[in-house]
Amino acid sequence: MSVVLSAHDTPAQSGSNSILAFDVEAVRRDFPILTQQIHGKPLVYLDSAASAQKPRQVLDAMNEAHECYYSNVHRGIHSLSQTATDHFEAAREKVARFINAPSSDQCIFTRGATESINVVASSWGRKFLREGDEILISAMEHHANIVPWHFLKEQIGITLKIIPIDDNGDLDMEAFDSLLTERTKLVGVTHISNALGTINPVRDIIRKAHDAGALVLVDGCQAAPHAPIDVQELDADFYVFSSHKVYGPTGIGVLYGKADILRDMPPHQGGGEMIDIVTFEGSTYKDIPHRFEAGTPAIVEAIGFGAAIDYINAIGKEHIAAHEAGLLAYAQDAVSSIKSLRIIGQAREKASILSFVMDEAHPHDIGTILDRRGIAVRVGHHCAQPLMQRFNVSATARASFGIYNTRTEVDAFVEALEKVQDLFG
Ligand code: 7TS
Repeated sequence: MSVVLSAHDTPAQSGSNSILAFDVEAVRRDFPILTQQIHGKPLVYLDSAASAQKPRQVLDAMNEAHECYYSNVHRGIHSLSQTATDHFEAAREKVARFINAPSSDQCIFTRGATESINVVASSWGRKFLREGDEILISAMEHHANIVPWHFLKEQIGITLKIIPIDDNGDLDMEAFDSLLTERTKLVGVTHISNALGTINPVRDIIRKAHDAGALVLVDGCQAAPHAPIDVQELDADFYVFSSHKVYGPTGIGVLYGKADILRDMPPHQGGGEMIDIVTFEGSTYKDIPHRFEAGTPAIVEAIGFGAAIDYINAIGKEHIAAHEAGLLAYAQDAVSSIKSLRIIGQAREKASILSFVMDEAHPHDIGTILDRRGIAVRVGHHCAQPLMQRFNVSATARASFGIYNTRTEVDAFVEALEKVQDLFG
């Protein structure tokens, strides 16, 4: 990979095995999609929090899998099937190392973070929860970490309680302390908010929850692309994220869980791959991770996911975090000159997400005007409707910065916002 240090982007050098250099222009050359024009303007892609673009290394790995050794996994004695299985399981190993899981058996491939949370709710939740048990989630959760618990509310009669946030978008930790009781069975919290950028004190949350006897599920969807993750250091019981936000393909993600907890959970789906012995009278199941992977998995996607992790590791999470923190600081400073703009989410610790509203312009107008200038931002409720209600807005516009974004792109974004202000002001 052609990643070298430039004076313009000067992330701290790290002692990890990453290449000790970062050059955003070299990174950009790895992403074929970024060379295109939209409405005659260079594409400025500021929607990586929704889904990140894919580097050539990921596309090549997936192409090679299809062209050279594609076959179903775990079933075949023939050579292609064995090669495909080796690559598929190697991807699982990469995922395990990426989050420092003790074993790759604890990394279950799912369709993505949404499915991972649903597996926990439907398998662990239905086995272990009883009427009156409480689940605590935060006010800034994505719908993926709200709706599955609503199912259990309807099916079992659990109670869902909400950790409030302050006007900056920081969790109210005192309220958390008082909401945590012996009835709390699980705390479900996002590591980084997709709509505010808030980085939550998950280590602290996990310690307190464990002291109260509750398990913790961390939604790592937005953290996985930005920050180093160590599930053992965090002591997380469950950690979930999606490949497509870490520069990998869609259709695959991870459910990490502690081994004893996963082994206590019943399968949520039945079929091929997950069984040990089947008779017409009944079935026995395989050990983890296969017990939770019924049917043919997303084979080539898993291989692409592994390649995306290789790509991130080669650059180094520390470099990525420093680059993105620089972009966020630059962008927040630049938009402060736009008087009609109000940032939603000013947490003490923030990832590279900039959510905002403007006095007169509806977020959809902002999104449309920016698109005419080739700039892709997300507008809407960001699958966090309760959070929008908390801030008394129906929607926000959101720019999210990734590994390939530049200050020049931030300049184009701010110039377009000035245009919006002129048009609506
Ligand atoms: N949790 C968080 C914090 C997210 O940001 C998302 C997706 C999900 C869960 C669900 O992930 P999925 O891969 O299963 O869909 N977030 C966004 C977003 O911010 N805009 O589009 C999708």
